[in-house]
Amino acid sequence: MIKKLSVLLASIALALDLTAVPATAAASDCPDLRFCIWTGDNFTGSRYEYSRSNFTDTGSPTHPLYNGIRLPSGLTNQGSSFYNRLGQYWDVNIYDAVNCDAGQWFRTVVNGQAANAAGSDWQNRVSSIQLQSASPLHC
Ligand SMILES: [Ca+2]
Repeated sequence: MIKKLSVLLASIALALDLTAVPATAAASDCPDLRFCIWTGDNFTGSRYEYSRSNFTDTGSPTHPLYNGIRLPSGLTNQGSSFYNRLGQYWDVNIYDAVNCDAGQWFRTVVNGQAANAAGSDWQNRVSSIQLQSASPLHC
């Protein structure tokens, strides 16, 4: 019985071609209604995803207060590709500072924008993110 099972599994493995290379990483890996940051160029490396609710701090469902996010140690100053799929009207500011301080360098990733930061001043410097429309602007 065990031998039959192993033969069957080998047949299945061949049928599925388990040695196939995974699909190429792409911006489209970022799910709808998420803001994604990759640690690699061209939407490669580790991908971090944030939904609108990740920005929610306090308030009621009808009057939420949004809070910025301080990026975790594996991501801060390591973001290299960005894609904003949060939805219409949900632009995201990305900051060099850890506390969403717009007094330092920041940029806005508008809804629908996919950006490969390789070679730009965005690369490996973003440490916090905030919804552009958020108030108060703290994190
Ligand atoms: Ca930084």
